[in-house]
Amino acid sequence: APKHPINQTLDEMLAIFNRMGFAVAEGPEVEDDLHNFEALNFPPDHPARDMQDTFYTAVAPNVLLRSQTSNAQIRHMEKTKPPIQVISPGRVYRNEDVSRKKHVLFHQLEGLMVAEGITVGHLKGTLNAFIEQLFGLDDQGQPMKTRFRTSFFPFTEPSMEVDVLYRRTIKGQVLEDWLEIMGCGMVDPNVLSEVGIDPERYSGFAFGMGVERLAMLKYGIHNIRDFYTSDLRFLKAFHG
Ligand code: 2NL
Repeated sequence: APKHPINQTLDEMLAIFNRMGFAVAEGPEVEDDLHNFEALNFPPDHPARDMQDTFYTAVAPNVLLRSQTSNAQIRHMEKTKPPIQVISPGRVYRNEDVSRKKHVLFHQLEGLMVAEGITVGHLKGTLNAFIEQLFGLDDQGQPMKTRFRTSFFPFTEPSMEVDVLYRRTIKGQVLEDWLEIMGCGMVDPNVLSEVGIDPERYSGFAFGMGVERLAMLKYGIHNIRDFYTSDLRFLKAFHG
């Protein structure tokens, strides 16, 4: 049966990481503050914790809708010893204004590798291999160029954002732009300690990306809201 474009993109992403040896670790969409924020080294006053950015439930003050799928990886690390190599796909929720680029519900795929001797080299090799397989080769037979740019997240140190050099031809003109497609970094030692993994012995890398964002780039979709209407013209056009 035909699949929704989000699931089609997600399935391709899962297949690539599966071939690289990643197992899938899933977690709950309704989560507590500990697994969504605290274990990820978010300071108590971090703006992401605001009611304006996170959906809290009426169940209890610390019960919320997860804002990223890292909760699944935190839960996995709590009960598993390294070596660890998992990806966590799923729905995440952000309390923000809906626009062409942002939605209150979207899908994320995060990844985590923890073992002895893991370095930034492993991180870059893994993500470059993923990007090459997801986007394929250009008309010159070359993979998309990538660049790793310094950034900041509470849960990784160093942190980076990954840009791809996105090439397209409009009315015979070749246009090139660096577009951000994911965030990544080396797991912060505080995060490893929180789940009982010795940061002196083990290190790890982690990454996270928006599935809708990658689907939009791969298939030339310009409005994230198109995924969440039931407009058959959109769905059928996508299936070809
Ligand atoms: C983004 C950035 C990221 C992670 C997610 C992660 C998970 C654990 C520990 C450390 Cl358990 N990090 N996840 C790391 C860097 C970036 O996502 O832009 N996502 C859409």
